[in-house]
Amino acid sequence: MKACFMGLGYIGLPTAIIAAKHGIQITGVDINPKVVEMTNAGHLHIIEPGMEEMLQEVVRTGMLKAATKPEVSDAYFMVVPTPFKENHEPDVSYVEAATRAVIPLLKEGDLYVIESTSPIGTTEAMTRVIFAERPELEGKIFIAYCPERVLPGNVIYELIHNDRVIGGLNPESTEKAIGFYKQFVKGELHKTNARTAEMCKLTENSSRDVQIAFANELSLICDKADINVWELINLANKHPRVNILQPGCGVGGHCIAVDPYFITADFPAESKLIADAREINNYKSFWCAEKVKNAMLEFELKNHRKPCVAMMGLAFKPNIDDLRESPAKYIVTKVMQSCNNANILVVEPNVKEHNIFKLTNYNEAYKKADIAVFLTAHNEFKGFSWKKDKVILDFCGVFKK
Ligand code: SAJ
Repeated sequence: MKACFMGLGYIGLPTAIIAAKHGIQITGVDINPKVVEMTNAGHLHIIEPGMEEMLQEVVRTGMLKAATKPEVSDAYFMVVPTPFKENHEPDVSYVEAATRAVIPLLKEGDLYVIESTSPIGTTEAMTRVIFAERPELEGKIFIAYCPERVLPGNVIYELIHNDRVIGGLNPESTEKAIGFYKQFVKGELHKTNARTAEMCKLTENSSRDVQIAFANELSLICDKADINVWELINLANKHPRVNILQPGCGVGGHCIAVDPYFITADFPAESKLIADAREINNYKSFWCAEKVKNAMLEFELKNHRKPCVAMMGLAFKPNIDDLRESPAKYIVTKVMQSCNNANILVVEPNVKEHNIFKLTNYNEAYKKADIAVFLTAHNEFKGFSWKKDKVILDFCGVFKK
């Protein structure tokens, strides 16, 4: 069987590699020639433990070949980004462009699948695009939506073991898509229709966003009420039916902070809780930046000199080097802007260097800082006792018991 993956990003490339390892002949397509060149040379352009060895194997055996244009195949997968526009409206133009690129290659019996996170109705909309160009294929190809659920950093395991939801335009399409994924997915493959599968992906990430917003709201209340929010959540979670997530300095990454907008844009009157959660999580980052600025002012008034501030962590979540859409990066930028970058040390143990922030190592920051601000709960920051004479702002629970 031959399959074509449109998009070799954080999801497309690992899925293509794993499919190739399971005996499917893969063409991986990316519009970026650099990505294509690196992939064909066996070099991973994303960061994912264990993945590069696998890539080298499937390139060596000829099971995976990268290209800038799709090739005639039996199945086509759209795994391209779906960002949002300025007004938070979803932008499906990459899905449409990828779809248009494969339309001339489609033939009877082929499978077309969208994996990209997409607003409800996208699969139907792309079906119209396909049949407008190739009306003779109506009823002769299989079309489905199948979102991914993997957690960056654990992609190899989760791609194989997670359950997946597969929604075809009709039952035959669902079965055809299941037949494809069964070749490498050990988790259960749950059947539904395309609209439900689209909404399921948005629901999963919105659910997490709402739950994190609840934890973040508690952290704001506890700060005013002089209660340790970490202790509070730990105690509340002793209830058999309560399971509160952890507050942090906001929600980052390109999924949870984005996908809820795909619901709120289309259903503004009905999605009040989802919209509020987005606002709370965005506000939490702003609140953290204000807290740091206030602590710096207080220090200056008390000590008659400006403080040295260590900003601990830049990644969007613990123990990764991914800085995209990171609330920590936003907070560091806001604080630096407020004091003309003076005396701010930035520590990110998972990154060697950064083109905007000059990075300092942990020990140097520890020695020099008057104020230490913990933004990302990296393992390196835990189990270290900071001297009592330093001001500690722990936004991510590094010091929680
Ligand atoms: N966060 C908190 N408190 C928590 C948990 C997370 O503040 O208790 C923050 C993190 O620090 C981070 C953000 O939320 O800034 C998102 O991190 P995450 O680990 O919750 O999720 P992602 O974005 O890495 O991956 C999510 C996953 N979705 C769900 O857990 C429902 C993953 O399974 C999806 O495949 C992925 O989105 C995606 O691609 O959609």
